[in-house]
Amino acid sequence: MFKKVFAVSLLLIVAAACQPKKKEILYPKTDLSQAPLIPKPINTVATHSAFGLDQNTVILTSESDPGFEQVGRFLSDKIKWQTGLEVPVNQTAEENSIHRFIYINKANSQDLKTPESYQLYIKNDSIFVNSESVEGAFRGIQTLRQLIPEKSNDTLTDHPLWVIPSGKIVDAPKFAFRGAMLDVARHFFTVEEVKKYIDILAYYKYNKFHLHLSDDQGWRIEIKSWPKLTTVGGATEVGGGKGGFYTQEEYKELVNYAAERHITIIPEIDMPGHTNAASVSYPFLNGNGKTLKPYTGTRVGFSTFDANKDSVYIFLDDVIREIASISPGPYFHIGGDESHVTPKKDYIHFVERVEKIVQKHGKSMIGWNEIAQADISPSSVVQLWNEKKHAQIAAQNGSKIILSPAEKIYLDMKYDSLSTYGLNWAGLIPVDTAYNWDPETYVEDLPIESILGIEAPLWSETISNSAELEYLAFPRAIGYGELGWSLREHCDWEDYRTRLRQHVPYLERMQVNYYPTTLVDWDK
Ligand code: TNX
Repeated sequence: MFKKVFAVSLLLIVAAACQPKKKEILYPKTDLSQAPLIPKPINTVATHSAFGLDQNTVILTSESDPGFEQVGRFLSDKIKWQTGLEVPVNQTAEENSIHRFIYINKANSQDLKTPESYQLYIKNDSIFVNSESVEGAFRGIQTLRQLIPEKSNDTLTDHPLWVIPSGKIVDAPKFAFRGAMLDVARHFFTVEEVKKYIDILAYYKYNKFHLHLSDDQGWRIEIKSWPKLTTVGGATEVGGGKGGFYTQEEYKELVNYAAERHITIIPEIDMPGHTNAASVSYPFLNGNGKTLKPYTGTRVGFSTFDANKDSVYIFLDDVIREIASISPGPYFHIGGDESHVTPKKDYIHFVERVEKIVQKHGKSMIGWNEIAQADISPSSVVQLWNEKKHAQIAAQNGSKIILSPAEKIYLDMKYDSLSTYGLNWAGLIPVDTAYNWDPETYVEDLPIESILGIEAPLWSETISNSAELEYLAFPRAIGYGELGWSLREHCDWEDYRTRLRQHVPYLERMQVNYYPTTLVDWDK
């Protein structure tokens, strides 16, 4: 008998020792301060209790602004998608049947300093999302979404309950401009593909989405007054594929989809260089003196509009007018990069003339850093990609700067020499290099007040569908979300890496084809 008990115990001990080592529980589920939030909030205080999200939870929203109800509906949809729970919004059930509520509240508080600021108060029976604006409430519910655990706890009650740690979060963004760019010109991406990208960016609190709508290889937006731009210019792409374009209705659909996520679309028509597709459609635009033919390669810098023809500016007035009229955001991006075959004086004349057209149609101009060589207005914005001195000159002139330095934030750079997709002209950008830089000090002598924010461009010479896009964008774009939002002192690689690994359930649920870098010990 004794022998048998001993043998069984030994077996159990050996079996236990042979069990694969369980990953340590990364945060006690009721410690809010350890929650793996990205971007990391300004201030988090844990109260070590919990709110149980379950079938008896309801969402209520401030009545003074219908936008808050929309935020409530968005949250309800996402809770349904993640947990299966149907959480009603502003349904006047009998008061006594309400067990727990999430209140999305228009509030005034000293702590709410910017339109995107929010507070999150989580108690046992209530969650308050406080913000002065709908936009802030929307950012706040992204934080709340990240606090809902992947698995329910089915032992506490007779029905499933998702345990959300209690406490208080006070939060606001570092930069007002936190953008991503997608090049839909080198390869075309469908409306559905673009929507999926926007959806993921919204989860990480991005608020700008820049669409690179034209380049040598393709023109991607319908212009009703110049139809060949899409019938001819839209029919090509890198590698000889069939290209494509958005009708104005489809573009508006994207604008609205982004707006529901409080993301502003910034349209770009690149000029005077990167214009082969436009000139193939309408040869009078061409200024390089060469015979035109469709281009499906990946060289840059060979094309230009003719900067000395009035008809070119009449054409551009139509293009900018049509796009501006369906783009509610304040910006129109004119490109302006790599115009290697435009004589410098023509380039400057061109930028100054086009700036006036952009302003006439009610928008502020954005351009790549080369535009700083022209005499531009302080209301125009310069996007740094390769020449720090252009950013410094522009800032002295009163312009705001968007930081997109290729060596740090180009999503189309390879991670390492083994990367399947991407280029390497600006270097390799592994996930830690992408994260470990400080936008506020990146350019010497650039006052912080001159920095509008950061943007992560994704050029598409080597990618042509969502899976390839996601391979390059994720996880790096998640880190850029944090660099744009969180305080410098909260951007710590070791801490970030531990939080990032816990985002696998979200990425898998979204079917994101992220690059599983070995720099992160993924929770799989
Ligand atoms: C440079 S960055 C470009 C693009 C290319 C990209 C590839 C910039 C303003 N121009 O035309 O697609 O490099 O990385």
